[in-house]
Amino acid sequence: MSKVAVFRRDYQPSLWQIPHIDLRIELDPLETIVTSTLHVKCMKPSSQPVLQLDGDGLELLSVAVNGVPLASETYTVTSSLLSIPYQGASFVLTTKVRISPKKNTQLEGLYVCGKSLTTQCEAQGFRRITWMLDRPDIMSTFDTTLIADANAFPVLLSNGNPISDTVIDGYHQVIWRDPFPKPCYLFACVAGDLSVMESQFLTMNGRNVRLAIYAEPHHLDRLQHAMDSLKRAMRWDEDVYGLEYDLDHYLIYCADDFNMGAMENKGLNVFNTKCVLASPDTATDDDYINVERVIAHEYFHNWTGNRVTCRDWFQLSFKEGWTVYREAGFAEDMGDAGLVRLQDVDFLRVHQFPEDAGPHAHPIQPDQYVEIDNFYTTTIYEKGAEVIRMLAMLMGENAYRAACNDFFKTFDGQAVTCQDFLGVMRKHTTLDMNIFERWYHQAGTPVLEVHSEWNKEDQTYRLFFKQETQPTLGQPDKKPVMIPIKMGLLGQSGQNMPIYTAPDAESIDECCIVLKEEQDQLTLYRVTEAPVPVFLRGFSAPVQLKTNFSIENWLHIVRYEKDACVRDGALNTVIQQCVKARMDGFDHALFSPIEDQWLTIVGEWLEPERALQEPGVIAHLLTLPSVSTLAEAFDVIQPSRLVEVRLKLERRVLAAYREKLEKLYACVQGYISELSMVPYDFSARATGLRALRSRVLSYLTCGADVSGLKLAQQQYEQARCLTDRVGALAALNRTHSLYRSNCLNHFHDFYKNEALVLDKAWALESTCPDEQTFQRIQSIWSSSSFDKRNPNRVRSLLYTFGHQNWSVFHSPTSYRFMADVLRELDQSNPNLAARLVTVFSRWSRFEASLNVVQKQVLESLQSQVHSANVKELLSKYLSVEHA
Ligand code: HT7
Ligand code: ZN
Repeated sequence: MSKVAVFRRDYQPSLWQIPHIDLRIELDPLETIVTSTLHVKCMKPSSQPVLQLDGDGLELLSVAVNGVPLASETYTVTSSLLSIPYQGASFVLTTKVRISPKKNTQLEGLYVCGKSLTTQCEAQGFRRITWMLDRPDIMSTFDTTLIADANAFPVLLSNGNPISDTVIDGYHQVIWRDPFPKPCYLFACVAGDLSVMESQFLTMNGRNVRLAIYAEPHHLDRLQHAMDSLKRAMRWDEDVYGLEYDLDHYLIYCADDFNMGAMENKGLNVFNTKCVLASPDTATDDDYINVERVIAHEYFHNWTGNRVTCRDWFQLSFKEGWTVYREAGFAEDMGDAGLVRLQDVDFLRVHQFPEDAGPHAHPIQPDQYVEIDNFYTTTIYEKGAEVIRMLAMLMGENAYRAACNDFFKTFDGQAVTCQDFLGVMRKHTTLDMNIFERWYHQAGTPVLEVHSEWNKEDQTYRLFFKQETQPTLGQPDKKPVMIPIKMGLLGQSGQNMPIYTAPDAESIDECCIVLKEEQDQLTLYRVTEAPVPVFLRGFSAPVQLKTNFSIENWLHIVRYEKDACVRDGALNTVIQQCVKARMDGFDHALFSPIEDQWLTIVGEWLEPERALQEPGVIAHLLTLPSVSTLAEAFDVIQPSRLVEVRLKLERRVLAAYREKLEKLYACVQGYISELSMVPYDFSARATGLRALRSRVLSYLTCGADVSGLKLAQQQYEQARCLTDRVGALAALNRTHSLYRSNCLNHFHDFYKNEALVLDKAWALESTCPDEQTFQRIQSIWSSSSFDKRNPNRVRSLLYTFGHQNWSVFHSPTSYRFMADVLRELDQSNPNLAARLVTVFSRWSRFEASLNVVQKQVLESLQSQVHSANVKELLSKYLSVEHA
């Protein structure tokens, strides 16, 4: 039977609570027996309700109430529900089930991971372990007894603190007690023959916490960075939010097979190895940064998500948006704040804006879902974080922190809604929270339009603001939202002009206007020269900006503005204009004037003194927007043309500045050589320099001439860390040259036993624009050595192919191949299949020859797939009309 939609408005508090659970899990990869003892309380005994428990794939062995077996005719059981008739106001229900971790390819519930066993319960995986009221507002304390073969499973982990550890008759038994009530989605257990890195953390109140990261023995030397990151995160949460860790143990298990990045189970996080392991030779700088952030993110969930959790899954952004916001604050404090913010904003623009403009657009507090796993999106996470960032900024740092303290005091141990969160914030601010709350209910990225007029006579400057949010599926009419616009004025020579909001006011450097209506206006005084206004400094609101600016104004901002987010936004506009001009026929000989001006600025950035001032930022600005981003600017997407034009722009930089590029490469190389590489230097300066060098290299190779390719091969051969090696390979990856195949073959051979590093090779193979790429991908996919059960492998090869290889993926053969893959994954791992189906999310906007085939593929898939995950997305995609 197909799953039906769940609506936010239908929430009803449970008639039952389960304050305590005793679990006994006899672990075995083939057959695990789970005995669960639920201490059940009826909240409305007068109505004598039936208790209905959720289950999925469980083989029920017995049921008992208060220790007495229940005759099978007394209860009913289906594949998803166990219904127990009313047994009194409180009673103890014991069920025994059999499950098979080995057969679990979905990686939800209890599953085999290498030689170990592990769990994933968010969002609804606990019901695949035992019968349970599987909803987050049922919070229980857990006593968990794990029993397993002592030889195979010397390590047995679960939530809380261990209270006994014995071996009897060859069976290892450990009992874990978690004193903090938690929803069952935060339950976890792990069994394996694992090595451990241990350390300690002294909390702000003098408690010693044991920190332990468990991994396969050969991974032990790659855990130091994660351990250091964890300690930094724990200290930061104490210093910034005053939040202390609460258990005596904080454990992390590293899983090779995992659907997402990591999971914040209480006291026992489970991490995808990709997000925890790091060594200079096996992880890039970006991986290091990602590990630090994910470690912090999961740790921060201990308060935002675990101690205070979600009432139902419509509140997902309460914990995810808030935790991403906290994680971003941490990352800014640990690194180069400006660059971190620039990269976060770029991520939002590249991934969330298109989602908000596409068929799966949804508010950060959705109204309905069929499969909740489909709502772990950039909207819930990253837009959710932007909304909280805006609120904190509007309230002011002190009021926001005071409100957080108040919130934790009020709601500790509870399951809450986004409105509970906003309700506490409301007490600490005079903002109109009714208007602010619209951010939670409306999908779509608001467009902020600004027009301006400078009056030379009276030296006033008038600004007219207007906002509009386009209709999205199911939301035809949108209301105005609250948009804080941090703005400044640049003078003709690029200086920051003083701002006077009244004729006799004190001057300020920048001001923040808060747009609450559909339209508003602002007059600034004593504006002595024609200004170039800049809006959304620090990306003060997640909106799209439209102005009546001339292209000269945008170029002025790109050249002079100090705020990297604003500069990057302006640069995107400029490059979009360059691409549009070329698409409209301005090709080679007749370059458009905008392109010439952009090129002049690029030339300035390539001067060593300039580039070395902020290498990370310059490396970012020198990176042309991806084809995916460029495609957003067009109603009809022509993938091959976009790829071609993008490459032509790069080649133009090479043609104009070959010497400069070579000089800068050598200069950055010199600086990098001076960096001490032992230990590996992971400072913002060092990572910035490495990023800049590889960016310059990619320009030097874009013409595919021998000198560039040789330089890339040299970088590959002399690489001192994985970042350098992958940077060189990425530069060589544009063609199937001998230089590329030599280096890539060496890479495959050198890292043949390093699955996570090989993922980078799969990603390179799948993004190569060469014609042979499709056949190569097909043969890798069907090779017996390729582990299709592992989500990291699948994503590296196929998600990358579908989302990043615009010249090869967009063809009928590739579409049909992808459909075959989706049919296969739909059976084995629906969550993964649903992530992959997003390669077709923009189907309707492609040029006719391609959208017709994509539509056919989607229609035939719709009648062939079985999972609610893929079905829900397909039906959304197909509800969109052709362009
Ligand atoms: N809260 C975690 C979400 C997650 C998840 C969701 C669905 C299926 C598998 C999953 N693994 C982890 C991760 C986080 O945001 O911290
Ligand atoms: Zn999270």
